[in-house]
Amino acid sequence: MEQTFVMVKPDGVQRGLTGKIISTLEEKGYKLRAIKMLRLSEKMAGKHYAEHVEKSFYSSLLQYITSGPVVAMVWEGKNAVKGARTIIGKTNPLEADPGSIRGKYAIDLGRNVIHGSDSPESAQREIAIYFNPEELVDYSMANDKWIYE
Ligand code: D4T
Repeated sequence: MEQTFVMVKPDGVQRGLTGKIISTLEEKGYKLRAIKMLRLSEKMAGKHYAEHVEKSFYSSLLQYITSGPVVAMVWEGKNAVKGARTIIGKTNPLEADPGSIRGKYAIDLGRNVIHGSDSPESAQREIAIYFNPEELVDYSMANDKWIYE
């Protein structure tokens, strides 16, 4: 089973989309392993977006992502990284499928509501920024046999 890091960004929290996002991932069949609400410090945001430090949008990205609380989560399932990215939709909401979260709820690139890891390696790196290993709750889901063959 694969883990992915998903985060409802400040605009998603302020717009009351947290519940819908959690429901969407739950209904798909993924298992929630960890969840917390927090407000990112500049330092944490810098760690998360280290790959973008040289980009022109970096300072506005940091300002946005630290502007209010976020909801950080670890979701687990078969091919969860790719599956969650498909549900989330393309980074630019203009290009996101209409049924995806960004396709339904976002318009601007800099207000795209949600983050999802882009590879299993990124997922592990991001999970380690937000959670201690003991914060990932280990349990079995009663309906797993109805989700996986
Ligand atoms: P995140 O990481 O926020 O889920 O976005 P993605 O994984 O889908 O996309 P990304 O890393 O390429 O971009 C990170 C973040 O920066 C914003 N952004 C991006 C922006 O404001 N202007 C831009 O030109 C780009 C490429 C949006 C997401």
